[in-house]
Amino acid sequence: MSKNEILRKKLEGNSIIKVGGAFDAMSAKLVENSGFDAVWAGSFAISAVHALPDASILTMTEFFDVASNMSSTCEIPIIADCDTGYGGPSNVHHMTRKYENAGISSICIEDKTFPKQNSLLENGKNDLLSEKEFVAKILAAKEARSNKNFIIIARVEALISGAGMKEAIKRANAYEHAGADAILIHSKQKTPDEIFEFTDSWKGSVPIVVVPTTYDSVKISDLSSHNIKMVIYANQTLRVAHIAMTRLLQELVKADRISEVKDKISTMQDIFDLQQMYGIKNKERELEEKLKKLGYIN
Ligand code: SPV
Ligand code: MG
Repeated sequence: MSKNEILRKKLEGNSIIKVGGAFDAMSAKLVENSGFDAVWAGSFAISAVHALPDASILTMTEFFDVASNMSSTCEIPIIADCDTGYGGPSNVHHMTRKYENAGISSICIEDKTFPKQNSLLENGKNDLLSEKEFVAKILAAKEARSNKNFIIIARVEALISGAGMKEAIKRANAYEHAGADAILIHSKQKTPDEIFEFTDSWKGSVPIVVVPTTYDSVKISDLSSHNIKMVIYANQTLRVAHIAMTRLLQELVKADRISEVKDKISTMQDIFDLQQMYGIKNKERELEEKLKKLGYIN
């Protein structure tokens, strides 16, 4: 089964889909090795590892390169956070082709205006694009994909922007009607109340996706019982990398010798395993055998 088919099957299945956020190929591989169903190539984390704001600063090509590297290394599906689609419907069309051709399984586009800012930033700019203009982007993405199992997620930012529940429901209906495969409803509240109000009132039939970064005490069982199909752990890998490196470096700069921090870092062996260093060694041995057979080596 292809990665796209795997994701489509999971979306149609009964269990909640757990998606781990990543910011490069290594973190994506660790997400995979830990048993997550899919990887979220998030704009916040990818911008952060470039030490840049999550504010449409990096270009589509820069985000694409990261997601594409993840796709090359991972067996599980990659879901790419594509912000506002990097322009209008024609940009979305081009972007969809490029992402699908790279083996990425899904794109997520949000209904804010370009340039966008991170949804969880206090006093951030969260202007909504008109419903019509965003529907045009969904239609462009659908037109561009060649396989119906390439999943188009439409992200509703009405609750983030303060436009309210009625607007969120109206837009979710419009985006489903336009052909979105799933609806991501986002919230910056500390409790899941408004998300549950949405899931309890919305009568649509495509799967619902959430990102409970701010309402982080919500239980998986509660998400499931409110008909939520996919949960994205968007930035925990980035935040642990940040704190672990900060603490280690603060200790290392004062240390007399590296061995003082030895127990706090992965072994070289751990990293060799991750990068499949022994795969190269095996390939070299195989090559040597072939060269021997051809008489180049005694
Ligand atoms: C991301 O991880 O980049 C997201 C989710 O888009 S949020 O940071 O909550 O906007
Ligand atoms: Mg983002």
